[in-house]
Amino acid sequence: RATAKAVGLAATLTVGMLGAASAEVTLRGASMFDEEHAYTKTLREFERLVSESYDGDIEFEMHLNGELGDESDFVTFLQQGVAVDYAVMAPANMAVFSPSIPLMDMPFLFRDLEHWNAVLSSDVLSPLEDELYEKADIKVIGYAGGGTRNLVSDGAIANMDDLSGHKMRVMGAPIQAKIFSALGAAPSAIAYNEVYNAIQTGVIAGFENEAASIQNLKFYEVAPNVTLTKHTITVRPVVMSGKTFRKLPEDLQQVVLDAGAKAGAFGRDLESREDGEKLQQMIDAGQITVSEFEGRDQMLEIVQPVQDAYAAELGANELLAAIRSK
Ligand code: MAV
Repeated sequence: RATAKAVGLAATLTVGMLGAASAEVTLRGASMFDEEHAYTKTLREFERLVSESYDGDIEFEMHLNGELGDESDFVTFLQQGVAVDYAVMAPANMAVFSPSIPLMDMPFLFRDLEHWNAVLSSDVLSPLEDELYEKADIKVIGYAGGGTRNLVSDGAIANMDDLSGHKMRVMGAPIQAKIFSALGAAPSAIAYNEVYNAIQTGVIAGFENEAASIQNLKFYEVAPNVTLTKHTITVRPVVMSGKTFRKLPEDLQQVVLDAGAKAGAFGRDLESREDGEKLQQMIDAGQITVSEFEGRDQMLEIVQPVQDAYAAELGANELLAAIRSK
């Protein structure tokens, strides 16, 4: 196999010099982050696993650092099968095409990491994957994530009173705004790559995010207060464009599915393990101040009926019950 690859590479280089396309199959990935972020590492692991098990001529082209925009841009590319073939995506960023997908990641869905693990190692989320494939033509091939999202703000937020009227950015799915509105905040959906500036210019006073991304994109420079609401443990599908997937030879499709599942598990392990470490690194570096939130139980009480109403609207009551009872 190594020889076949070497020959493939030589051919690629030759053709490349003539300015034409290269390997038989070129897959294009996208990440909003640099090589250090768990999502990029997940996608690199995916590439490694595919290369290792596939005999054919394949190459990967990854666009990092938000070169192709943020995830809400990727979702359009994935849906159309142009520019991006694989990525790690927040479900909320796919809501434009698939209204049910954000349910798998809504705030306060998981009790703890153990519950989150139980859900992700079952197939309880498969109806949501089916909807995403039907409506968005995006295929879930694995699950990364495992970061815990907290409030991140320019000033400290200690309790429900501080949260009241707090101008914060939320992800684009309507359920995200509904939940934070119910909690008394004043949420607005702003593109992720505009959050830093929006905080800096005072358009918003904060947002919510997980350690890996706060660190990677240096959000602490404008929002150094992290309040441990621990409202979401992230679920981040590793996805492939359906249009791309169906074009692949059958043996490669199987390799992609296996590699996606394994790379997702690798990413979950990595990000959940690094979550606390990264918070600590930012504390030690004097970049953030971390404080507890008084009133998390109250939040939970307020949010559950909002979750219920959303599930009812989607006809997903049973699914929600199944997730909760895992
Ligand atoms: C974090 O960077 C990730 O969870 C990413 O998947 C999200 O899109 C982003 O936050 C966000 O809040 O939009």
